[in-house]
Amino acid sequence: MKKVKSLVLAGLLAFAPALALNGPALAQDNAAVAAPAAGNESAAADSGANAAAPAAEAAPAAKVAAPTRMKPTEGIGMPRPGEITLQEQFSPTGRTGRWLHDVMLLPIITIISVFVLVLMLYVMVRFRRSANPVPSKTSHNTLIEVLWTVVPVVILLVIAVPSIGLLADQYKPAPKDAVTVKVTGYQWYWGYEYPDNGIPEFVSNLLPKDKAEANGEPYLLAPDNRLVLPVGRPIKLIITGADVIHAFAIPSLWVKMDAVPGRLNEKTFTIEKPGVYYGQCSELCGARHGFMPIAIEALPPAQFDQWILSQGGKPKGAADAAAQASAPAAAPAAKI
Ligand SMILES: [Cu+2]
Repeated sequence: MKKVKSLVLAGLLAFAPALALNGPALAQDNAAVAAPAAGNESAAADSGANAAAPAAEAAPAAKVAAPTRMKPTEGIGMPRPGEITLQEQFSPTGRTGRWLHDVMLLPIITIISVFVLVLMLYVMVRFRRSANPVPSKTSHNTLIEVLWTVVPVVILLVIAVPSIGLLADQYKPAPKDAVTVKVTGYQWYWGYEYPDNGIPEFVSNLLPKDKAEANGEPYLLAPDNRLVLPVGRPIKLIITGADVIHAFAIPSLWVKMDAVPGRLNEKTFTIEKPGVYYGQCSELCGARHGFMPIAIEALPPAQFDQWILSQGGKPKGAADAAAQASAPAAAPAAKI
């Protein structure tokens, strides 16, 4: 009997992906017809936050009005023209990562490259055949051999210490009170769901050029519906793909994680400052790969809870959060 049961179960599991795939396929069709307007009503409320549209009209069911759509700050959370460095970072891991790259790796790489280049040029000129017709027969020099072994070992050790710390930081599991969002990559848009807050999945599509310009947002980086997250609270993204492999990437928050069908990848981070942080799909995923942008709108915790309520959701552990919120958000919030 047990065997029969497990056989039936196995059969159901085998068909589950096929059944599940129908959902996204339908959603994709809808999206193709009316891209920016697609998604559920609660999502529309968010997109309706475009300065002109009154929030109340967009979401008649919601009792709480959604916070006004935040204006991005030029050069923050987005690339700057002519920029060749990493973007300015707004998460603790991001700042460590950028420090490791800018202060340690880049200078060390530059010094070594220049040193080797100068050494080679010197040898080529100084010991060329005409200047040095009788070459030296020296084959060993203990001091130099010890030095060129020990010095690289020391350099590697110096790099290894912060590097391993950063690696561990990037994959640290999320604490229990983390704000959890399930992120799904579709061909070619993103879906966001807040399982702990009871907010069902809404989709996020490319904002058309005229709307982006009207809003003062960077075209191709701005979506209609943003992923709204709180400042100062740990965030856990559960990232997956519905059709092909995508990658969820926000350079200014040090976030990049593959969205693989059939797999749940996890990314934990904390945002330090309210703002709009842009990113893109970073895994070649098909024809419209370049047209599935990401924007995170980081709100102070109280406003985030207000947004959750406006979407018909429930803030999780609101009391704890308020206590936590006052400390980290107070200083940086003032700037925006
Ligand atoms: Cu993609």
